[in-house]
Amino acid sequence: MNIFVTGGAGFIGSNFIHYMLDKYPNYKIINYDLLTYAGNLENLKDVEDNPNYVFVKGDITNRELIDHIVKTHNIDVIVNFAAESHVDRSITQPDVFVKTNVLGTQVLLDVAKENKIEKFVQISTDEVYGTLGETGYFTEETPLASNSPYSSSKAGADLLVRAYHETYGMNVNITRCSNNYGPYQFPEKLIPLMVTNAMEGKELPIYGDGKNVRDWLHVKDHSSAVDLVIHKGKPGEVYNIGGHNERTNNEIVHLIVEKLGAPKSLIKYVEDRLGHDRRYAIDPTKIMTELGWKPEYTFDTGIEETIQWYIQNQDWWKNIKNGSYIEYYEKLYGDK
Ligand code: NAD
Ligand code: TDX
Repeated sequence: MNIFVTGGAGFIGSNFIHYMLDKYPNYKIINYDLLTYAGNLENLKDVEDNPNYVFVKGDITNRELIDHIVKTHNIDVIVNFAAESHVDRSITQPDVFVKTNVLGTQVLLDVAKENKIEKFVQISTDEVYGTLGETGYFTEETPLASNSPYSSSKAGADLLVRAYHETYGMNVNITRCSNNYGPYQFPEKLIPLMVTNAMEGKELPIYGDGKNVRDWLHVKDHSSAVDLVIHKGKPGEVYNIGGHNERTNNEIVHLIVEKLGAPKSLIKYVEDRLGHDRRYAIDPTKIMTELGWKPEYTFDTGIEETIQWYIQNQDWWKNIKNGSYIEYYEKLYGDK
């Protein structure tokens, strides 16, 4: 199988590429990524010489380039991880979210249609369902009610994916996963931000009252779910992915402080995020019963391993935090 992975230099995409190259020695992976601030080829250093792996720098809105690569590599499946992914950035700069997340997805769908690609998998998010009260779960039937420019751009993309199935009969799947954590997560997201700030003795900013709830899943369990959807997902279906690991932000930050032995005085309550969703929680029954998916990690082992990874890989996140890798890769790939 030849798989065109977009956004493969990011946190989840790079984990997925490792997962697939390890598991399927006969598959070829084409990683197509623009290398925005969030894309980092350091995440894939150990596979760059793998003959089954090819990297191409490009934008998912660039139809001609994508069409050329899809034809050259005889692509069977497209998996779209590429996105602007950070909610806070979408609040201050929504336009690039619409361009990449909505227009980019439509361009990919169109190229997939023209080239009669076997399957298109859209990596979406639980945030398209909006926010929950203290009880209940998101199922695949929960109406879309996104609240941030980020989640609304992802919801727009999901509806386009649906449209290409309903209108043109394309074989598509949409996955909606809860919050991921694990190694190589960009240090603007809650867990790596708090871990790296605590290690640097910097403040730990908690938005609002810190009682917002997120449902955490280890990134490798997300990758195994996407693998199953590629191979077993039924045409046109949506699959929610989550491991029943609800935690308040307060719980997460206190756990990190304790595990690192950092002073509690670093914790600082700051102004709330605009439109801050209160609670996310996924009902994963469909993917578990229909596709046989099961998460491997408990939160306790996953968070311990993740914190250890950030302790042992300080160069990785320090290069990001001080901006030197951006300079480096601009020199390497800037004109490609
Ligand atoms: P990330 O920000 O770490 O990575 C995004 C990648 O996409 C980067 O490598 C970036 O360079 C690339 N990219 C951005 N714009 C591009 C463009 N125009 N063309 C080509 N490449 C482009 O994000 P992530 O956390 O790995 O998320 C991956 C996907 O999973 C996203 O679609 C996101 O919506 C979804 N998702 C994320 C989470 C989470 O908790 N992080 C949860 C559920 C779903
Ligand atoms: O400094 C912070 N302080 C804080 O209290 C940051 C960065 C976050 N938070 C809170 C906001 C959220 O309630 O922590 C929670 C998690 O925040 P993020 O890590 O920004 O994630 P979230 O907004 O939940 O979105 C994430 O999960 C779903 C990903 O970024 C999305 O790409 C994914 O779709």
